Amino acid sequence: MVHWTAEEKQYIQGLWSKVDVASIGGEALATLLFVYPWTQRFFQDFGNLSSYAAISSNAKVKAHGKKVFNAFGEGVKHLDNIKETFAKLSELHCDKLHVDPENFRLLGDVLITLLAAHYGKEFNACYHAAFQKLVSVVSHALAHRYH
Ligand code: HEG
Repeated sequence: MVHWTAEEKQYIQGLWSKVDVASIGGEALATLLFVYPWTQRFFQDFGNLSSYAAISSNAKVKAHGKKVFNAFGEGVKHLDNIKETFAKLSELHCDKLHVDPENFRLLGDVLITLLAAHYGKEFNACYHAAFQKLVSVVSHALAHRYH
C-alpha cells in the first residue's frame, strides 16, 4: 500500500479543497484533447473538437471534465484507499473503454501544469512532489485491471 506522510496529505487535501473542480476539470480535459489530439478518438460523439476554442467551449468536454475530476477528488478524499476507490472505474476504462493507461499519465501531467499555472508560487516543490505522487498512484489504480 502507498504510504502518505501527514505533510503530503495536507498539501494534497489542502490545495484540492480550494480547487474549482468543474473549471479545472474542463480545462484539463480540453488541454488533453488539444495537446494530445489522438485522445479525441474516445470522444467522437462530443461534436466539434476542431480547435482549442471549439474544444474549450464544448459543453460535453466541460461536463465530462467535471465528472472525471469529481471522481479524482474521491481519490483525494480516500488517499489510503485509492486502489479500492478506483476499482470500478478501472474495470470501465480497461475492460469496456480500452483506454491506454498512458493517457491517465498524460492527464495527470496536464493537471499538474494547470495547478502550477493557477496557484503560482504557492504550488511549490513540495506541492508538486505530492501531486506528482498522487497522479501516479491514481493512474496506477485506474490501470490496475491491465496488470
Ligand atoms: Mg475517464 C468515463 C473518471 C481518465 C476516457 N471517466 C469516465 C467516468 C468517470 C471517469 C467518473 C464516468 C463513468 C460512468 O459513467 O460510470 N477518467 C476518470 C478519471 C480519470 C479518467 C478519474 C483520470 C484521472 N478517461 C480518462 C482518460 C480518458 C478517459 C485519460 C481518455 C483519454 N472516461 C473516458 C471515456 C469515458 C469515461 C471515453 C466514457 C465517456 C462517456 O460516457 O461517453
